[in-house]
Amino acid sequence: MVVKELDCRYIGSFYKYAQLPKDNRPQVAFAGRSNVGKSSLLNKLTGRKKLAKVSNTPGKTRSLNFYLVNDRFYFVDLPGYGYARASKSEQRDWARLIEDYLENSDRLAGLVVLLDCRREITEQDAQLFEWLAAKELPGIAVVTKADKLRRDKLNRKVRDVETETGFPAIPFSIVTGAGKREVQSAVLALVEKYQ
Ligand SMILES: Nc1nc2c(ncn2[C@@H]2O[C@H](COP(=O)(O)OP(=O)(O)O)[C@@H](O)[C@H]2O)c(=O)[nH]1
Ligand SMILES: [Mg+2]
Repeated sequence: MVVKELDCRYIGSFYKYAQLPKDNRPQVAFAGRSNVGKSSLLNKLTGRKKLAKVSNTPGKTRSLNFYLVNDRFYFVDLPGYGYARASKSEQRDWARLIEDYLENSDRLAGLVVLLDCRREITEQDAQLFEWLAAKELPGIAVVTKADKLRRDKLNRKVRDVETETGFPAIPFSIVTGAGKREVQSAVLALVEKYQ
């Protein structure tokens, strides 16, 4: 598939499921631990530096940030989880927002879960893949910061992630640019398949 650049426009940040845009466009959501490289990935995919600014603005890191892509579908930037300095009640609020979204969204074309190539899969990461499998929804694992591992170790990590999660995994790095086209194609394929 020929990948066009993704033209991406910030729509808004939402703190409650009830506030979300309700039109029929499909949604591709992005989830991962805080600091996994989610803002960096979204910037790279869209060629827009401003996106990270939005999703790194204090307060907006706890919201669902919506971006309209090619006027055709939404990127949904889910709040990063596992942030060490967050209080238990804050962590619960974020978890509730993510769960509400995943349970109730009837326009979800698929979920992209980011995993740091140097870290083990956490319980929260695993829960997302289990939820996808239970709902029979497509998912993609993006193995981030791929420049931090030697090629053989990275290849092994990618295979391990696929085995552990049961979903396809794509290595990605903002430093080398590796994986950008693959992730773009995979995301567009989710949207194509949904319609
Ligand atoms: N070496 C390397 N660092 C990365 C990569 N992606 C993100 N980072 C760094 O990891 C940190 C967190 O990235 P960010 O995109 O803000 O993560 P977020 O919290 O998931 O949105 C920043 O210091 C980034 O520069 C990557 O592919 N390679
Ligand atoms: Mg971020």
